[in-house]
Amino acid sequence: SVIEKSKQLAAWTAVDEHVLPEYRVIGIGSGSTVPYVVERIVSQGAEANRDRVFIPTGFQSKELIVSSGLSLGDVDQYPTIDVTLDGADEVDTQLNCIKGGGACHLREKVLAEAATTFILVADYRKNVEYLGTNFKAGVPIEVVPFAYAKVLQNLHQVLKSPNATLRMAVAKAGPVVTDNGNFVIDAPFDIERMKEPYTVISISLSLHQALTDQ
Ligand code: DER
Repeated sequence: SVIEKSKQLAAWTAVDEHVLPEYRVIGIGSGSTVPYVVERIVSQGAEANRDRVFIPTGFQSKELIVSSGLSLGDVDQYPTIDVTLDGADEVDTQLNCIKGGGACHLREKVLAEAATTFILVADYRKNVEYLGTNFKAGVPIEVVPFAYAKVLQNLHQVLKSPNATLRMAVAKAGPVVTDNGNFVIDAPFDIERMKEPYTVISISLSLHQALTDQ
């Protein structure tokens, strides 16, 4: 399909241009685009990958690395990563992005931060002027189960996301549970708020301040 071809082209281009021969520690993200990244890395050959180690962002990513015959590493062993390649749900013109459609964003953000170079691989559908244009489910927020009801209430009553919901599983009764044993809340914000993604964070910080001021 055109979409799969677009994912593959984006992934092959990202690898060809940003996975340099001297890079040894490579972070691998999650989702349906990243397999094309791994496919292209494998095609660089056994010699190119002989001394490399690949750091996963969760179960799916780990299985992809192992099934592709690449060496698996851990972020404990390699806290600094040469390049991390990952997907995204939406990317705006300032390179702000929504991640977490696959509920893998906590470890993805750790490996993105740990990487000297972070490459987002996304097909044409993800490019938007403002976040929330196409990806309507809302901003994914990973929460510890103990806190989910409180966070949901804060989102509804203070953070102006009245339609925030706990992400329920499809092939399992109850909520989605992440690789970290946590829940995910999807929080839609109005387009005006999403034009300045950092206002969402500043509101959260002000909420924290408000709560600590009480
Ligand atoms: O959860 C995430 O952020 C993933 O990277 C994911 O949402 C990207 O998905 P896709 O590559 O399957 O579109």
